[in-house]
Amino acid sequence: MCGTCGCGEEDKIKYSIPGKNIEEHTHSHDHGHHHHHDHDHSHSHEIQLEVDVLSKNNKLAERNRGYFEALNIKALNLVSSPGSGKTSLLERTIKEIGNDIKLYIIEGDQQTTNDADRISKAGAPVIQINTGNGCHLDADMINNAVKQLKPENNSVLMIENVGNLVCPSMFDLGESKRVVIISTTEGEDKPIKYPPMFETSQLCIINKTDLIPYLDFDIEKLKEYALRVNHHIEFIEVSVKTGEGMDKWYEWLKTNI
Ligand SMILES: Nc1nc2c(ncn2[C@@H]2O[C@H](COP(=O)(O)OP(=O)(O)O)[C@@H](O)[C@H]2O)c(=O)[nH]1
Ligand SMILES: [Mg+2]
Repeated sequence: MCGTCGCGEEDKIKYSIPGKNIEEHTHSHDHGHHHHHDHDHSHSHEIQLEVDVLSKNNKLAERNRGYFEALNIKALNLVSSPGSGKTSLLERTIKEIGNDIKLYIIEGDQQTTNDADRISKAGAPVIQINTGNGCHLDADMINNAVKQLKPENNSVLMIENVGNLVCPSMFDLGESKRVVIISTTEGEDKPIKYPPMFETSQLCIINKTDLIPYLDFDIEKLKEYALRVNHHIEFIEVSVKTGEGMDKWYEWLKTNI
């Protein structure tokens, strides 16, 4: 996991709200990278640090979950590789059902406020988290972001995680549901190559169906592979570009929030 990929060595996490000056927060929790400094590279030591980091994250995630439950906020954690269409999905969702459901967005990327700017233009309150070297969001970052975003009671909080099919699967953010987005251009074998992401998600959105005629992509095979790692996963096929299938996503949202 991140202990070996070098993620988050610079512990400076940046929070930005488009059009607003907010204080920078230093990421408060230990990311488990002390082994880089103390020159103890033993395998068991590394595993122990990973266990500590994850168990600390799980405790913070439960605090977030309790906070969301108290305010009746439904939080969704959107995970995928970079470029699957997460921000595009959010933009279209905000434009099409933003009047029916009060949506708040947290954007996670290593650098830039590009996605927060796009979401802000689409018309939803948003905060950008820049993780620097970090390859995933964690529960502490969500806690800090929510304090500034201040989502109201009975709203829906959509968290766009850092594009990465590996590490975000291990970090519970306190979400109600996890949604994995995969685009047709990624190939149908990703669920068996990156099983934890599909194991821990309740819904799989298959995006860019408009491109299927141009690709050697077998959608039934993708579903078979995903079901192999998670019998309970649901699928929704969409083209965010053409809008096809978006009604099914809205239906899912309305029945799951
Ligand atoms: N053809 C096609 N392109 C799409 C679709 N959805 C998103 N894209 C494109 O995919 C690229 C990445 O989208 P983006 O929303 O930034 O992905 P993210 O990195 O997951 O947030 C952009 O160029 C989008 O225009 C789709 O349904 N069909
Ligand atoms: Mg994005």
